[in-house]
Amino acid sequence: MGDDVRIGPYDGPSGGWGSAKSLGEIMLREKVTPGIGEALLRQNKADGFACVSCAWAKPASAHPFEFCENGAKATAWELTSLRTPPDFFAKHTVTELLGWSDYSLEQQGRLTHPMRYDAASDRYVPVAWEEAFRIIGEELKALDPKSVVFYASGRASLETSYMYGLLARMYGCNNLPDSSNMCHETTSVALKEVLGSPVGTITLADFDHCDAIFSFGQNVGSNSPRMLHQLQEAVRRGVRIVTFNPLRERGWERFTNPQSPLEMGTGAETRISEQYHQVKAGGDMAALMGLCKWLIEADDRARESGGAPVLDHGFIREHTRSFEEFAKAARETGWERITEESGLTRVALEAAAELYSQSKAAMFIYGMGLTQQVLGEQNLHMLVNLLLLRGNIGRQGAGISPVRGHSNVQGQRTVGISEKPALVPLDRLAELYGFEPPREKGLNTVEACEGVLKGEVKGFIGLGGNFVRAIPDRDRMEPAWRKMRLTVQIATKLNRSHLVNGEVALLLPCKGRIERDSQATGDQTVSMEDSTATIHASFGKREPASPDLLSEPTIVAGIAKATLPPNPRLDWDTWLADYGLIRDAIERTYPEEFRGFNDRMAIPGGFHRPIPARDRVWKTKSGKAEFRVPEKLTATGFEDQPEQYRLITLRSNDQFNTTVYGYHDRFRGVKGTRMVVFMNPEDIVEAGLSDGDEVTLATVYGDGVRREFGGLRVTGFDIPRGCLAAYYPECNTLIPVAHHAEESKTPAAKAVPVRISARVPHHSGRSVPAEGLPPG
Ligand SMILES: Nc1nc2c(c(=O)[nH]1)N[C@H]1C(S)=C(S)[C@@H](COP(=O)(O)OP(=O)(O)OC[C@H]3O[C@@H](n4cnc5c(=O)[nH]c(N)nc54)[C@H](O)[C@@H]3O)O[C@H]1N2
Ligand SMILES: Nc1nc2c(c(=O)[nH]1)N[C@H]1C(S)=C(S)[C@@H](COP(=O)(O)OP(=O)(O)OC[C@H]3O[C@@H](n4cnc5c(=O)[nH]c(N)nc54)[C@H](O)[C@@H]3O)O[C@H]1N2
Ligand SMILES: [Mo]
Repeated sequence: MGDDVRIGPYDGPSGGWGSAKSLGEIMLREKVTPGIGEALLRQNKADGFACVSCAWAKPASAHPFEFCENGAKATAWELTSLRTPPDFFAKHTVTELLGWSDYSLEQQGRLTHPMRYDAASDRYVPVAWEEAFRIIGEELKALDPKSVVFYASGRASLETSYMYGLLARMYGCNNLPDSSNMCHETTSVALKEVLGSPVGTITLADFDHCDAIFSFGQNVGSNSPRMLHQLQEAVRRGVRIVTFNPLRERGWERFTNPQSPLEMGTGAETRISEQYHQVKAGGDMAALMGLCKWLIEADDRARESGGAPVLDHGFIREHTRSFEEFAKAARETGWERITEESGLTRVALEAAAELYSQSKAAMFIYGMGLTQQVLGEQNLHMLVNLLLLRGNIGRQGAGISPVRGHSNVQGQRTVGISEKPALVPLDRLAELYGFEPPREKGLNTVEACEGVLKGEVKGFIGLGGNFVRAIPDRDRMEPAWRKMRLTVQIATKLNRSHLVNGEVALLLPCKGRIERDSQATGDQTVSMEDSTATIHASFGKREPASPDLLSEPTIVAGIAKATLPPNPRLDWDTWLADYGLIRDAIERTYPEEFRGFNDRMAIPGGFHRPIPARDRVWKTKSGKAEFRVPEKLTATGFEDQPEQYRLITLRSNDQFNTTVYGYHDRFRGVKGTRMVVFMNPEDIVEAGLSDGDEVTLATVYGDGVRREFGGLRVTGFDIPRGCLAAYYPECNTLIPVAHHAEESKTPAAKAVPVRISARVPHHSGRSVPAEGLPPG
């Protein structure tokens, strides 16, 4: 164990001085260029740029500092003065770089020049942009369009995304997975089924009108910290907050506003959740069934005794279907099963149900804890069931809020990045651009991985992201990946996906969103859609990291021009000269959603895209909101066995997905390492382990594939028995590609069946590599 590794309880709140200190550290490390203060002031302002970190909504009248610790880290990460120029690649072979950690790769700074992989020297060598586009065009023309995947990571603007979707379809495929396929795809599928709208129904204004907030499987302090401001204000108004999460996440416990001098000076904290329920991983459906059962039976009793109804019968009658069937299932589910499968006591669940029954307008907020499960869709159906019982959809202060990941991941879906043709107005595209769009379903992330394993996928274009590192089953995927013919990565910093190359590989560096994008008619604005379906402008002003960078729209157009035959109805260069014309095209394609796009995107706070469920218009098959009876009460999709655990893979407070900012997870009291596995102290004893031992985890899957990952330091933690937690992406090698949500195929990263296959006692002198990539 290195001297700099320290693990112990963290007593501070979320926000507060810990946040200020952590931010200071990264500013130093990134050697940020002067003027970052000015950049931070412009973050999430009407005339500024949209934060490149999470997708949480931006208020119309922003705080003077409308950013958070992690948003500021993301900005500093992009504005770093460090560079990864051609010289760097001349010094290091790709094989050597494969031994570097994720942190070290990105820590080299911004990419500066387009590069091509040269197999003879095993190095990236510079290539001119025109030559890069020519090579890609030739390769794509030689490949079967159905064998090429166009991935997008969720950050690129609406303008870029619209062009990217068109490029893939004009080329001839719907293979357009985006990071949402690993994230909130479960939301898109499940909410569409039961509410008819695939996205959340709340806006920021609802925080001012709700009186209860329930959160499930989301880590607000690390992953959407700006929401802490709304939560703090809500608590001050008397809003009651209840959290369901196996781990006690500090952000849902308490918060000190780092932007309030008074709070910082006095150390004042706001308690966030008044109830905190440490549900078992995968146990939410059982917990939710408990709440529903309590409400339905309380309502039964009220009806018998002539008391006030507990359910909103008017709403249920007018707006929903299958209530009776669901109510029957809830009445018949025994408390014993509910408490066993949720891991929570009946008293605790009744307290949550009672609080919910007293609320007039409740909001449900959720994240990856619910979506990344085998029965993830049913998790969400259960959430909706509970909301519908009291008419908590489609009125002020009430609704459902999936907290999206990347800053424009929801928007990318809105403008056509989707493998599902039904979600895209193909006829409209055919009419506008005079081509016959492919009609068959394209590959999502899991199917793309399967295609690569089978050798059927031969080309991959990545618009941002770190696909190879983000997907499951890394040890199987990487060797298969190398058999592809073409891999193209559009990126800002070097990551592992750029080192696992096809025969022909290109690395194309782009400008970031904070940077000035000058085109023929002047500096351009782009736009995004946040978690509340609000669309707003983003204007980059910083000098680009290198004169050789191109904007993302320019790169997409470059590939398109080199690949597609000329089209009299689509002149990519005209679009590049004025992004307003791309927005006009988006408006023509989606007239309802984007009416007056160019004018309205500049409104402070942006404009809300119409979401039918928000207005109680249900675009479901039945035309009503639907109650659904779940098949099971545990979402894991596997049977528990002795000595088998449910492994949760999650984020630290010092990372953005595969981007590792540092090795501290302040809120969980971990300093100097990511190689830990959190474990219940009683489980540690029962397994004959001690805190600090090193263990190897092995996946129990029965498909004949050996999946192991070692070097993890056992760390006693307040987590339910039978559950383990460790960091993503390190542990991705443990997740089988086939272990995914049933319908959406979102990898089930929040409950992986594992056992402990090897152990090294901590006094044996072996050390955990502080930066180590997983062995193998
Ligand atoms: N700073 C920062 N911000 C980010 C990101 C980042 O990496 N860093 N990532 C962005 C992206 S792409 C996304 S999708 C979001 C992700 O944000 P989150 O949704 O918060 O994702 P995670 O941190 O993976 O895990 C979520 C929580 O689920 C809990 N959990 C695990 N299993 C269960 C379960 O069965 N039931 C319940 N109720 N809870 C469970 C975990 O304890 C954890 O608190 O954040 C976005 N914002
Ligand atoms: N085990 C496990 N696996 C998971 C998850 C989990 O919770 N557990 N979470 C899943 C989720 S929710 C997600 S969203 C995925 C994330 O998967 P991805 O979105 O593919 O990964 P990121 O780590 O966000 O991508 C980081 C890279 O994006 C590039 N980049 C950054 N900014 C820009 C830009 O402005 N333009 C371009 N072109 N490139 C840019 C940089 O090169 C950087 O290295 O991972 C998924 N994988
Ligand atoms: Mo995500």
